[in-house]
Amino acid sequence: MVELPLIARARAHEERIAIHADGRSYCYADLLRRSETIAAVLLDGRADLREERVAFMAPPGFDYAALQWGIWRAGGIAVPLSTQVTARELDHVLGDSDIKLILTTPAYASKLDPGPRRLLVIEEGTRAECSLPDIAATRRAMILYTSGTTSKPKGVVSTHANLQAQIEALVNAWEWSAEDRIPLFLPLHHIHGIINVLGCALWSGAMIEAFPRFDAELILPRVKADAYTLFMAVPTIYAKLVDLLGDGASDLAAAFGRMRLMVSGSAALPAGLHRRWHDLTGQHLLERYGMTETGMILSNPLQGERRPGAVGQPLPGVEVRLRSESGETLHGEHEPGEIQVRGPAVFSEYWQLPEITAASFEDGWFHTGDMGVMEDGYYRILGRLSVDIIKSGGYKLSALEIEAALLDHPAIRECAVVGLEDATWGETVAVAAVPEASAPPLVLTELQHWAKDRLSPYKLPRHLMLVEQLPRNAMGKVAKREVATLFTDGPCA
Ligand code: MLC
Ligand code: AMP
Repeated sequence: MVELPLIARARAHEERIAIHADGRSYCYADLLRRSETIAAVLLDGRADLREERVAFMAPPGFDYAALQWGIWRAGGIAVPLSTQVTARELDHVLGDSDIKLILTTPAYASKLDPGPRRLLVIEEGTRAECSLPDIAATRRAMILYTSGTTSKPKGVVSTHANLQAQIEALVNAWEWSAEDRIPLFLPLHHIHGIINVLGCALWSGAMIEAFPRFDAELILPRVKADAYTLFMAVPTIYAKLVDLLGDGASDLAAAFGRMRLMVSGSAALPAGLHRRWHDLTGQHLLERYGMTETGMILSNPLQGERRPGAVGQPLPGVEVRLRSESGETLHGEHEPGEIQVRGPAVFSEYWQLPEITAASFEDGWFHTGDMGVMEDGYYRILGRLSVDIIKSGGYKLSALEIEAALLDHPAIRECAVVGLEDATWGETVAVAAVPEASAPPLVLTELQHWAKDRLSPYKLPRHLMLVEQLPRNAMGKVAKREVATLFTDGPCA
């Protein structure tokens, strides 16, 4: 039988605790048994799901891992759903990936309106067994929806081989072992949580302590008790922790300092925050850079200098090049170019978007849309090519998607969404809107309230400015950089 390496490896750690959540501990044997049950229920007499897409919703924890493994072991493609998704966003994901079945747990069943699809709630006591199909590494394993330069999020399809390469690169570079213990509080519809935390930990036989969200009151006492050897978070979380730690030395700061490794990524870690964290805790954060389509690409070293403001060198198995605007490969230092990536970790396609997929690659090199430069042997990220991508709290947001949603508001005739720099969130969402003449004056809180059925909470605008017209360039296109400057001088609603 051809078993996924992730599953085969778990058999070597059956008695070890895999996941601790809600006051309960689950060992690797529990995860193997539960995922086998889920696979058998999914198969329901069939031999193989043959890459049928199965959506699932569960908070970080044992159920999430069991559902993910169950779908994989039955031969399906796992489509994880955000627990904060709105009905409209859900409609897009389920329709786009042609989902017929949604899996969830009793606690989440009432949050989901499956429409014409089947909603299967896996109850705790369910038991089922059957022979499971062979799963070749070349099969497609997962679709993650990513916002970008199109108004609707695109499905990023990764094979089992892609995911394995993404995990192995990190396990090797950061020396994961079965002795590691890590808190998991990041959302599990994005790779930071799915691959860097859940995937690497379960691959290594390590222990995860899961929390439904980043809840400092629950997590910090565990940090103080030396419950973890590793910690992985987005810069916003480190900014919030710096505020919580205050100025002086403390037991908590010392406990952070004792961890084997603390990693930051998903957005730029300001050099000042890196230094401040070191001053407070004695811990040099390891900053790395990655993307849903590729897994992690660049990383500061585990051993050696972790340079503030830089993202290090390519991870094992990942090839990186910088390309100039005219398409030349840049070999020198201090020459900025687009970061392009090649290797076994790079995704296979955007789901049912062959043209966009083809346009994103050149001779096997994936175009990240991020600009970088090499300085004294370390890559540094300079920013994105597109002004329509916003990174807030580590979430990638599409200005176009937010604009499309806001344009449905009866008081908005036109609008432009931009990201404004923010010390805690990296960027925050700001909207400049041309109001409908006949409509009552629009205020931010009312707009947020109206939009919350359409957009996930982290996509909601945080600033609003009403303008008579949007700044445009000679071609008539909205000049986004000028829109951003409106907020730096003008009053916001
Ligand atoms: C929430 N708020 C925001 C906001 N999000 N304000 C501005 N900008 C935002 N983005 C507001 C809320 O409305 C609320 O306001 C208040 O801030 C607190 O919200 P919260 O939800 O309680 O915040 P918190 O739970 O602390 O969440 C912050 C966070 C979370 C950073 C923990 O955003 C998070 O988990 N981010 C990680 C996302 C992630 O995993 N990205 C990886 C993508 S993969 P009020 O008024 O209601 O109190 C990737 C590849 C790679 O990028 O390289 O890893
Ligand atoms: P996502 O598409 O959600 O996977 O987000 C990937 C994007 O996050 C990248 O293309 C970068 O723009 C950004 N990103 C990730 N890590 C870093 C980092 N360390 N520094 C700057 N940007 C980052």
